[in-house]
Formats: sequence, C-alpha cells, structure tokens
Amino acid sequence: MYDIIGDVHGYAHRLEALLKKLGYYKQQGVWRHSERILISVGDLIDRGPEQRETVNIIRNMQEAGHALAIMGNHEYNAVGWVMQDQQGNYLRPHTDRNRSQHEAFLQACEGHKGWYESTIAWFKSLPVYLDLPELRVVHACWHTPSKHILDQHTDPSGALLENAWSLSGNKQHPLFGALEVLSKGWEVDLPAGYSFVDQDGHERFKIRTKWWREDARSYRALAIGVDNIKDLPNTDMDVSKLPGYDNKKPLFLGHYWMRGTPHLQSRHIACVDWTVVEPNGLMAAYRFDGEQQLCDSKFVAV
Ligand SMILES: [Mn+2]
Repeated sequence: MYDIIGDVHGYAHRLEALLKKLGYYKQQGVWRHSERILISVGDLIDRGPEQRETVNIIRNMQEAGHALAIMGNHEYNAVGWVMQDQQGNYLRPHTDRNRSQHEAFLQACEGHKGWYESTIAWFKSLPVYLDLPELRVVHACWHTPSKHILDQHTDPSGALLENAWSLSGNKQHPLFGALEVLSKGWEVDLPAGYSFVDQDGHERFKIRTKWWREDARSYRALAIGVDNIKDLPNTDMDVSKLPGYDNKKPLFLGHYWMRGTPHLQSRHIACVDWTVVEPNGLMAAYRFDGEQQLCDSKFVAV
C-alpha cells in the first residue's frame, strides 16, 4: 500500500528522517520499502536548503518503481520559469516576487546545467493528479470539471502534452483556470476594500478556501492561510460555487501550510502538508492501507 507525503520544499534531511520512521531504507543509493510505495503530492522544491538532494531522492525512488509523484504548483512554476509562450513571454513572468519565491532552487541549480535541464524535463513528465483504484491525489483541489479540461491536454501517463504548456500560460484559455484550481486550490475574491498579508509579506485580494468544508459559509470560516482572520469580512460568501467533494475515494492533498498536530480535513480528505518550512512545522505522511474511511491516528510526522 501507500504512504502519501506532504510538500518537502527542499528539506531533504527531514524527508529522510520521515522515510526512516516509515520503515524505508536506502539500497544502492535509493530509498525503498519492501512492501510499500511512496506518493509525493508535489512541491518538492523552493524555500529550503537541500533543493537538489530532495529532487534526487524522490526522482530516484520514482524511476526505480518505489514512488509516485505528482506536480505541485512549484514544479509547474519551475517549468514556466524556463518555457516561453508563442509571444516569447515566460509562462512564469520573471518578476522580483516570482524570482524570490524560486530563488533557493535557482541558486542550487547554478553550475549544474545538465541536472537543471534534466529536472525540468522530469517535472514536465509528472501528472497533475492521480486517480488510483484505492485513492486520489491532487496538490490542492479535486474538481471534476477542471480535471476534464486537463484530460484533453495530457498523454496517457497524465503528463501535459508539449503544446499544452504554452496554452496553459494563456489566462483566456480554459487550461489555465483548470490548472489553477487543481494545483493552487479554490480561490475566492474578497469583497472590495478587503485584503490580507500572506506569510511572505505580500498583500493578497483573494483567499484560499477550505473548499472541502460543507458546514461553513463565512469568509472567516472558509479561509485558509490568513493569520489575522479579522482582516476578512464577517459575512457569508456564495458557497453554491464551492466544488465540494463526492467522497467516492479517499483524497490526499498538499499545499495548505497546515499547523498543529496532523489531523484529517474530513473522513475522506487528508492534507499531508504540515509546513516543514516553518521552525515548528512537520514533515508529515499518511500511512494508507486501503481504508475507505481515513483516521487521524495514521499520520506519521517528524
Ligand atoms: Mn507547498
């Protein structure tokens, strides 16, 4: 069965500590488990001190058949940093803000041109979601209409077709919005006059939502990643537009900077990103044994 691990963001030593705790061991330079497969929810890179080591661990495992991996928004952006659209603009504009978010990875790649090119090619080969017989994995939001749009632009392995990359950078194209929802989540505009400052100090006018919550209606209850909740209006949002979840299979997410002791988002949804990038954060996994109702006690973290 599967162990699903959260965003690593370049913290290779924390990843290795987690692998050890999960019973994986290194053989001929590749981490493996005799009975289990690792699944990464994406966001291997950016922020942390061991960018190349992190990619190498997961890529080696995947190529040896011991892991599966999907693309997070950071891998998508890494590809967009080097790819241009038909007008010659980078899919990920080289603004100061985007550069600072990507700086740790770019620095780690300096002097390693061959490794960098090979890694970008590997990122391009990753699927955006997994729909396995027992479970589903997506970086941020399971949204069937977005999946259907994406599926028109992928090969049988789930990787984006080569010509789809430039389409995906065009905000007018449905693929752009589909990838935003799947990899960045269900974001909602705040009413005019409202904004908040995110963990990187940037002012934002949209909130990420706990799109899986069926019992909440207000901006304050549905927002995630807002430290000072009083920055948000004390009113309800139009929840009829939230995607919800069909609960047909367990779903695993990353992306959300969860804090505290790892716990489920619902009986069918587990976010495994417990914010290894912060001093009190955790590198977490969910140990999945085929159960269709998930359980808090199956999180493992270091
Ligand atoms: Mn992340």
